[in-house]
Amino acid sequence: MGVVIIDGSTIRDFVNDEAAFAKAIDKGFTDLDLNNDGVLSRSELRKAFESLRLIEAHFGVDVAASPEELTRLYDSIFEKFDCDHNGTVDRQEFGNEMRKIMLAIADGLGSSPIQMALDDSDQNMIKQAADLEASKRPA
Ligand SMILES: [Ca+2]
Ligand SMILES: [Ca+2]
Repeated sequence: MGVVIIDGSTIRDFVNDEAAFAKAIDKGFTDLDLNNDGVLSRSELRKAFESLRLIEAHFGVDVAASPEELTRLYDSIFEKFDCDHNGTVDRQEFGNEMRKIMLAIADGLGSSPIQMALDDSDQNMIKQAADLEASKRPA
């Protein structure tokens, strides 16, 4: 368990680093596509958002949200991702929407850093953004 400090610029730098971001999207997509059919289903995408812990804060969900409310939230997220409304999210839809969400989170954070506790095994996008920033910091 480690604690990382992130602010808007941490996330923005990560999204704007095309190689790093594309790699993260590829890896994320592959990890989430549990049945390896090349697209993300509703439940596969939901898992992604349950692991990306900032999302609930970002969408303004009360911590005491009921399971029904959470399901509605995840359904609405899925609709956002599924641009062409064919019922699945392909790699490009995933990358496009992740970029928007990450930038929206960055705007929400602004320049006030927040601390996040992350397991070392976590490989979510926020952690990757923090790792990228750490790797660029002079030793
Ligand atoms: Ca799948
Ligand atoms: Ca689609």
